[in-house]
Amino acid sequence: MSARIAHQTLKSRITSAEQAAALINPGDTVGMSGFTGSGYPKAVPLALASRIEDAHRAGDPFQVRVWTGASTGPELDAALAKANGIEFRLPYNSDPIAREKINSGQMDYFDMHLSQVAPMAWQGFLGPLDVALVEVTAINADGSLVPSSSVGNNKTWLDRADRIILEVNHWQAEELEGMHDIYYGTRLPPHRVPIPLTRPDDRIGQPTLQCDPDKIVAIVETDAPDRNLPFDAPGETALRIAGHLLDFLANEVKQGRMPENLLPLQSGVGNIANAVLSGLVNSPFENLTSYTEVIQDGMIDLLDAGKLRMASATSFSLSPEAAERMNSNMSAYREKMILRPQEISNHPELIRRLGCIAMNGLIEADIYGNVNSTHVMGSRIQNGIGGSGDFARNAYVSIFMTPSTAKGGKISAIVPQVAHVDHIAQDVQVVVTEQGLADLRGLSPKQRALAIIQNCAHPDFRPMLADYYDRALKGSYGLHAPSLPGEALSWHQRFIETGSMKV
Ligand code: 0RQ
Repeated sequence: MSARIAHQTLKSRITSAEQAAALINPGDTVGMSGFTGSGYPKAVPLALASRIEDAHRAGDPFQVRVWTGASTGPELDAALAKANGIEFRLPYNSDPIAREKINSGQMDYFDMHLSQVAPMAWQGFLGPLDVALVEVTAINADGSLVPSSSVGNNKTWLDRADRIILEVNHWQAEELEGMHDIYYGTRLPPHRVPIPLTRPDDRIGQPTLQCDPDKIVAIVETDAPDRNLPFDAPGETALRIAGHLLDFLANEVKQGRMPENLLPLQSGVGNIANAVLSGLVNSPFENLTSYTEVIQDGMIDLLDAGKLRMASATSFSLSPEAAERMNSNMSAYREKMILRPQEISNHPELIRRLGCIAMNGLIEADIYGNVNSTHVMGSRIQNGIGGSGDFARNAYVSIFMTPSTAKGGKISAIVPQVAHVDHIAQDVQVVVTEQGLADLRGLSPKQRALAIIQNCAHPDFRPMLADYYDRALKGSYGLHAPSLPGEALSWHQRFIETGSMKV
């Protein structure tokens, strides 16, 4: 098994998951690898969860603080949350059990922009890091580490942590070596310099992670797949959203605002985003590039179809079928893909320089184009802002997409006022639903309201929104962005009380 651990001294630190978990103490902050269900440690968190359960049964308090890249997998977030083992977590979570713990007040959660995690850790704002628990593909003879299917914040965790536990996962294809580009040139102010990346396919770093071998206290070998769910086949709604978006992009090219091969694509997670990427397979666009954080199935389809020239990200988020397809042909995919640390994949300077086309999902948008991506009814966290803020503010064009209703038509995704704001109207240039697309660039608030109500709202809710807006025009305190504060959130209150936003 230990063929993947070429460093002679480190071979002696191979141990079991249980013994490695015993090196993590109550109250420790643990920086874990993992981003959108890829490259997360799979054995030690499970062993830690079981140790925590034993401690709780014996009446001993035992919780840890968990930092990650973004969402992980059931062996990590679900197992530790179920054991009531997480006191505090950052920065993005999509695990339903952890979500429930956060929403029931049993776990603290700090939702932050993904590009800011590493700098904030370096600035010391997040406190000390006791342990780095990182999955890798292999350990080279010189002690350098071949990353696995995500990079996330691993560079920072390995540099900052007092002690390091590695999982070497034999399921990850050895041919991943050479795909990564780890940039070691980031600095803290006042010593920052421009990051020398001007094209999505530039390589500016090294293929491996470096770390001080003396800090490595345990190495655990695993052979376990990344656990991601399959994507739904695109339904009617997703296809219509994709259709509106592709028409918009074609028109941008026609108007001379974008080149024929578009600009680097950023795509959020989820079924709608995946459907849009799949829609590009049958579009006239060629020679596309992406500068994004996640490579999902739709991007692999685009690569396979010869439409996408290259993809840059920090992680994969693949269905089991696509992961299998990639793993069996990794050396070919490696030529067209680059995985980078998330502080680089999501860096505002680079997103602005490259002119990304940002396409993200939302929970609700209001008639002025403010967007809530994170909090259902304003208070219940869904996942987190992820990288959507990094991209929305800095993109060439920032697009948000959603079905016009949720929960079987009982909730309108277009509301008089969002109950929580993640993206202010200035960062939201296009809103698209299956009903249509509102291009908000250069529009005043009143013009935006008309465009969003007419083009994006569902017919069941459009008259209600038009009525609210008409009355706001007459009764508002000011007429720049007319609103009726006493009524603006009444749709949410009605849903909480009756189970529907409809009257
Ligand atoms: O709930 O799972 O209980 O059915 O939200 O919604 O429609 O499946 O859409 O998977 O695209 O997720 C904003 C959450 C959309 C996602 C969000 C409920 C809905 C369902 C999911 P159920 P859908 P998606 C790159 C960029 C922030 C991070 C980001 C997200 C569930 O896009 O997390 O963009 N974005 N990162 O029923 C009540 C509404 C609702 C609603 C949807 N108005 N009210 N519930 N839902 N709209 C990736 C990373 O950064 C890692």
